[in-house]
Amino acid sequence: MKEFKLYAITGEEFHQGRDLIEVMEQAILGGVDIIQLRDKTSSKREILQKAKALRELTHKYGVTFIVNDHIDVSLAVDADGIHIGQDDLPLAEARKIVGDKIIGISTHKIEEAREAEAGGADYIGVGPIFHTNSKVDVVDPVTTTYINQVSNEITIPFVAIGGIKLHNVDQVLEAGATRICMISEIVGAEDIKGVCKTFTKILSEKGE
Ligand code: TZP
Ligand code: MG
Repeated sequence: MKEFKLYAITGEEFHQGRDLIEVMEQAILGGVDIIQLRDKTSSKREILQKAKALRELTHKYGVTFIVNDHIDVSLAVDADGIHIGQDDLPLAEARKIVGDKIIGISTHKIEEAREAEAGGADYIGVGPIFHTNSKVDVVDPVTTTYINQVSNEITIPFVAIGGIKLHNVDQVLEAGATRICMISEIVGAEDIKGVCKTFTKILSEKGE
């Protein structure tokens, strides 16, 4: 998959009434290079409409577009891939359906990371690193120790997620992450583009 560093996930409860496409466009203009449509409440039809609009937006900017949970929607709009969790369709079955599109998997412990890598996942999510209110039924924070483990052992790309903010991102990067993913700190920001620019700068300095 195309290299990425700053990953933003939609979370309309944080958008403060702002338009979904406008919010994600600001994030892209600030340097986000991959976005995910994550919507746990809308109907399949509504999710399809949002996915179509985000596909158009991401094409315009050459940004990777991932759909959470809904493999059918991802294929219907020709997204770049899907993101699945530990309780979704298993990787092997998902792979049969999506072919060589990107498959990302959420992991919470090293055994899950190893399994995802061995099974041919394109990237893994590593988290929640810190406490987060953005996901219901989320497991306890895995802490930056899990980032250490993954960065020492796993060779496929991994992205740290969960409770990451401007004030704690240094801990995440110091533990070995080079890619970060956020919902609320990005889409809930007053100045979305500005916040993303700051993260982009921090990530590029870390990469030097
Ligand atoms: N998966 C693990 S934590 C999380 C997801 C989707 C929520 C991340 O949201 P935030 O607002 O960046 O903590
Ligand atoms: Mg899921």
